Amino acid sequence: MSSALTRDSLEAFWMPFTANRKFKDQPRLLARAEGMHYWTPDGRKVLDGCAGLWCVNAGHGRKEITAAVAEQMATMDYAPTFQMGHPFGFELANRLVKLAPGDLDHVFFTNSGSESVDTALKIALAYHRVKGEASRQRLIGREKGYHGVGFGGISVGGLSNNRKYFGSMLPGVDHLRHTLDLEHNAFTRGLPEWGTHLADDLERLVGLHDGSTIAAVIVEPIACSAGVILPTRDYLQKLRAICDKHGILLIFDEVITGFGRLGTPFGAQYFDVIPDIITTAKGLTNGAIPMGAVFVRKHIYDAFMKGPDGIEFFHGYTYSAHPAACAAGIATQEIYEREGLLTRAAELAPKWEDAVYSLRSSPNVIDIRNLGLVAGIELQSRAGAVGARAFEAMVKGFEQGILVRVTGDTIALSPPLVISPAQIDELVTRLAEVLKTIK
Ligand code: PXG
Repeated sequence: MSSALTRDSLEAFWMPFTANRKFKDQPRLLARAEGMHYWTPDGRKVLDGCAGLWCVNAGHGRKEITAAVAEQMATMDYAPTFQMGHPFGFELANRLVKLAPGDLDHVFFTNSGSESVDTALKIALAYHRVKGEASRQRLIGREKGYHGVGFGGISVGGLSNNRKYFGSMLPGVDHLRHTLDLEHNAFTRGLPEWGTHLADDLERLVGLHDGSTIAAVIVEPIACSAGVILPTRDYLQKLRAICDKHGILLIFDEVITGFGRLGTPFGAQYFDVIPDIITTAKGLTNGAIPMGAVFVRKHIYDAFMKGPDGIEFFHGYTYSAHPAACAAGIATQEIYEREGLLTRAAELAPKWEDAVYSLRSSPNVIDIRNLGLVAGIELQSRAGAVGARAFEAMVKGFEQGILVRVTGDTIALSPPLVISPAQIDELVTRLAEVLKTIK
């Protein structure tokens, strides 16, 4: 098993988003997980400061999920959802829509965030077509957005490393300006005041392309992967109003902000904005089994159902609503409900904010951004070596028993929602110790 893995065995696995050659010289291996912790193969305990990869919201090793998946696998391992159905997909979907705001009352299942994003973009394009507005073909993303790694996702995404190697991607895509501005907003606790006007950038793109050519705008309520970039409270409201004015669909990519990260089931509720489509994955199944879900509003579902007889939407995956994933999803949602986890971040947020702000006096810290149970600690980049300082912090943190994420020179924290106040202190105290050692 993995705990017996030696350096010589680090061969055939081409690791994603990893400096593979460097990793082999300096491997960081995880072998076991329970509650708030990982253990390395040699038995070192590591406090999980980023919920695995922003997904293990209920903490690791939840026995209810394991049992539900095992039982499902023994009962029915696989069933198609093309022209067939099974009760578990309907049960999970019915449960999920009860969490969603407004009339987001149908769910399309995928297997990842990337698939959710590509699904949402296809729904948006096809929606306008079935409504007789096939001229709406343009998709608008945002600079510094991360929407996974499918061609749709990288096309609307705004991280240049994820785009530049892959040709011209989808045609007809444009991008809003991002909302990160240290000059105005550095060290704002919670949501900044400055920046609502940046939503007007959508009017600029409407002016350039004409609203009648635009199918959808996709944004993350908080751009987590690019370093926890926050909007103002009214920014998303303003985007909503501009979309409404021009008949453009608004998609919230809530792969990270979904399932309690901000102290509400979805970021949409935190910001009090109802998008037309919400994309999710990660916390849907507590990261235990891959699964994504795309929520759509009633008018979108209805538009497809009013089309000609036959298949309404030519899209789907072999593993859409995989029974094991549905079982994991149902068990996860039961845990969230029973333990009040979808609102726990709201209770912890003041404590969390104070704790992460104690890092303000740590060396090289140039900004701290926080909301719900998320934080970004931005470090001054070393000359000519963007990302090196934060990467070193991640490596040293792992050696010191904490797991954090880095992106550029921002350290991202997003622990499981079951973290205790004492563990919040432990995470931040250890990170402060690490930062002291980094030049
Ligand atoms: N949308 C958003 C907003 C995401 O954060 C995806 C789509 C894609 O999901 P999949 O399941 O296809 O990976 C994501 C994924 C990081 C990090 O460290 C973030 C993600 C994935 C890996 C690393 O910030 N987010």
